[in-house]
Amino acid sequence: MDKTISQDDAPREVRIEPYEGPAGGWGSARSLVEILTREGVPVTGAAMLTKQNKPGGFMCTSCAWAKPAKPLTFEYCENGAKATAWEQTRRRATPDLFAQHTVTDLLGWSDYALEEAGRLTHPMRYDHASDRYRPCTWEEAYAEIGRELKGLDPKSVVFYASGRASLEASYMYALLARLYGNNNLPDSSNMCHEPTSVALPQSIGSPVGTVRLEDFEQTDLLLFFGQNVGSNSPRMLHPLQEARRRGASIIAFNPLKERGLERFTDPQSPMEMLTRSSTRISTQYHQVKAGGDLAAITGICKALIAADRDAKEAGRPAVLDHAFITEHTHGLDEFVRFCDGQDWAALERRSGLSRHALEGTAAVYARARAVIGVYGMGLTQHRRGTETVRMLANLLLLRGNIGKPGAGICPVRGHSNVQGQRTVGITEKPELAPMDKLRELYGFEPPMEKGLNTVEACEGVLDGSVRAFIGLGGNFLRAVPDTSVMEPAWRRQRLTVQIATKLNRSHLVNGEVAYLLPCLGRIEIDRQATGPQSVSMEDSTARFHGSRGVADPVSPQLRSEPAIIAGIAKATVPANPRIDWDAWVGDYAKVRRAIEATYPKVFHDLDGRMFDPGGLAKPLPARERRWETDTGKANFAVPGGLEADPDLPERGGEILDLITLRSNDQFNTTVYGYHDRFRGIDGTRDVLFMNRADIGRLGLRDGAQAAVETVSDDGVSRRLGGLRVVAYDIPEGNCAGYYPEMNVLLPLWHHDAQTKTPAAKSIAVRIAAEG
Ligand SMILES: Nc1nc2c(c(=O)[nH]1)N[C@H]1C(S)=C(S)[C@@H](COP(=O)(O)OP(=O)(O)OC[C@H]3O[C@@H](n4cnc5c(=O)[nH]c(N)nc54)[C@H](O)[C@@H]3O)O[C@H]1N2
Ligand SMILES: Nc1nc2c(c(=O)[nH]1)N[C@H]1C(S)=C(S)[C@@H](COP(=O)(O)OP(=O)(O)OC[C@H]3O[C@@H](n4cnc5c(=O)[nH]c(N)nc54)[C@H](O)[C@@H]3O)O[C@H]1N2
Ligand SMILES: [Mo]
Repeated sequence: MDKTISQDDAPREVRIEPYEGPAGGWGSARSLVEILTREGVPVTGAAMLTKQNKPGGFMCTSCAWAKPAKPLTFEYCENGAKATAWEQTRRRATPDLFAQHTVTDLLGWSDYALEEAGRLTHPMRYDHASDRYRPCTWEEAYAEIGRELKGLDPKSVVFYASGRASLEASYMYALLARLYGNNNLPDSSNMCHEPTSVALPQSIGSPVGTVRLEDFEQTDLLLFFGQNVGSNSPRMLHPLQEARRRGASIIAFNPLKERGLERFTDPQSPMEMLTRSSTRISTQYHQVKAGGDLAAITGICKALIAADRDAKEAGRPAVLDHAFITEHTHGLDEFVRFCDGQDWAALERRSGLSRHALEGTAAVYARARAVIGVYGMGLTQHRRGTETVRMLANLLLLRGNIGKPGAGICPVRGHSNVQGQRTVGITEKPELAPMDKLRELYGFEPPMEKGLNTVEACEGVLDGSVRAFIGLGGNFLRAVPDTSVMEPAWRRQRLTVQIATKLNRSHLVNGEVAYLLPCLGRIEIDRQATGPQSVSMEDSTARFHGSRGVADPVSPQLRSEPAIIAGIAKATVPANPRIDWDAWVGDYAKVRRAIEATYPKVFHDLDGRMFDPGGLAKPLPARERRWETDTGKANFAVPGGLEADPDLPERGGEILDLITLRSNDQFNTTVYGYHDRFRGIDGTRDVLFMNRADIGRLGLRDGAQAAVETVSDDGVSRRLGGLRVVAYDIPEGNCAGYYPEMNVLLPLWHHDAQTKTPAAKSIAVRIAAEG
């Protein structure tokens, strides 16, 4: 066993000091060398990076940002390279590791230490008597899982997907669930961009964004809401930098001053690296309060509507695009009444921004010819997440900024194939799946009952109605709210099966029967009966790309995700003469053909075109101003209210709003290290970012130890201590800390009203000094 893994428990030196450098630059290059060395990635591994995000190479396992047709020599970023190093590490979590440590013992390890144990190498079954994982054969695993599933009510079984698995694996997985008899197909989207998937169809008749990469070359204003580009989609900094050089404006709305949104030095430009110059990214930066975007965008709309009226009276050119509004939209009058009815004092209070600032944004917006609205978790993970996304669509519609070059709405998706999983049927909503086609192609009666989303799956585990959980990747139990409530309930399940590359906490909280099944990562060569296989995925701009593994598998025992899904399917659902699972696994092109047959309009010649430079474009009707909505037009929407949290509308006094977010040294629950360079935090993740005024007002001091407690009246105590207070540039009344550590503080019921997306960016908390 590799002894170094326990190093994590050794005290680390903690350094906290403001970071003065830009995003990218030398800091990024240094951080990359560090992780390649630590993970023991051989030199050929470093060469592997040149195949990342290239036609014919493999698609990055990190974020879902667009892959250009003409990639840069190094079309990857610091974080994409870290993801590669993390997957291609030399470290192995072999059966020896599990022989030496009980599962209870491993539960004491940090998230970092668990994954740092290395790649899983053998299928394992949990043995309760010895509290250890023991190796088993694949055939034993499939047979017992099948037996168990056949004995359970299909309604009580959940099939989770985390967003990384390919289109091929995801299609097979969704089909397996439906053949088995349910639509219990929650995915990480339910914690992420579900407000996008619900808001955009209502507003513009498309579940995904309308922007493609070429729009960045033509836009003259980007509005950035709650997306941390420098850490979470760094390759996007290149088009942003280009846009800035052309003179486009970027206006950011974010409670925290994020370095990637402020300045960026291109680590691939020798000139910039040598001169230490950087591009100023944002032209205006508005530190909106957590959950204040709904009020802020309403204020911008209100200002535009007023300016349009003034212009009309004065005989000046209109501010709104009336021709577009008349021809293409529905519901403007009601929306205008709503905006007129809001008073500025309330908008200022709810947004934390001045009328002057919002009118300033409106003025820039009114002058811009083509505008893109970009957003991330800062907009979606709120009680009014869906309404906020709709408000951003309202703003864009006012000046016809959807469906013209250089303009559109741009949700930045998270996992590298999370958007694609939805496209091939991973959804709990039967109306979104092509049931008629499935019936026709496979001759079975697909289940029509609504399935469980993430929050409902958790509720089912708590009330005992969920009896089994299959996880296609991810770290469900660590990613969901209410960690301390969920973990004990989780063990009451009959069956838990985790398909994974690396060990995480979700693998250590087990049902009565539990399996841990190791799979190939996307970077590895996937050899099947007809030779090495390729897979495909969809990026944030709705383009499908092929991906081919380049590295030898880390263990001969590994199976591919399609093979594992087929293994479980064959042991679980009755044989179907129209589905030859083995043939699919032998040749993934056959799965692609099945995908094409199921979605003929979307996947025209996927198999033939997925390796085209720039990928295969998915049709986006809204981009061509065809609105597939109930009214046949783009719809303005009026929200039910503007307060960030209808449960507890007025924060203040002792109650602060807690934002949970990511560091630059993690991918979701995967902690690469303890260095959040951009925020100046080194050696720890146990921090609480606070405004200086709040620190003083609450009798704390910078560097003091504090505990956070959730404010609620449900009788559950949610508390996290041992946090170090860090004075930070964040609005008064807001504080922030890292996910997933903070998930103990997030109540399961604290979610977006329409989609049940956990409201991870505005948790009402109290803070007290400790120690
Ligand atoms: N390196 C790396 N890349 C990733 C990930 C990762 O963990 N690491 N995760 C992937 C996944 S699954 C996803 S979904 C994306 C997530 O990427 P992002 O959408 O960027 O998600 P977060 O880092 O959670 O936080 C988003 C930003 O929102 C701001 N914010 C918080 N509350 C508010 C608010 O109320 N209003 C506004 N306007 N801003 C707010 C925060 O300060 C932060 O800058 O990234 C993907 N890419
Ligand atoms: N408080 C709070 N909670 C949040 C969020 C937040 O901002 N705040 N963000 C939410 C968001 S946006 C998301 S997307 C979710 C993320 O939730 P998940 O997607 O469930 O979690 P990840 O951390 O991405 O999963 C990491 C694990 O995936 C496995 N893995 C990695 N690569 C592969 C692969 O190729 N195949 C398979 N089978 N397994 C693999 C590894 O075992 C690794 O440990 O968390 C959500 N939870
Ligand atoms: Mo996500």
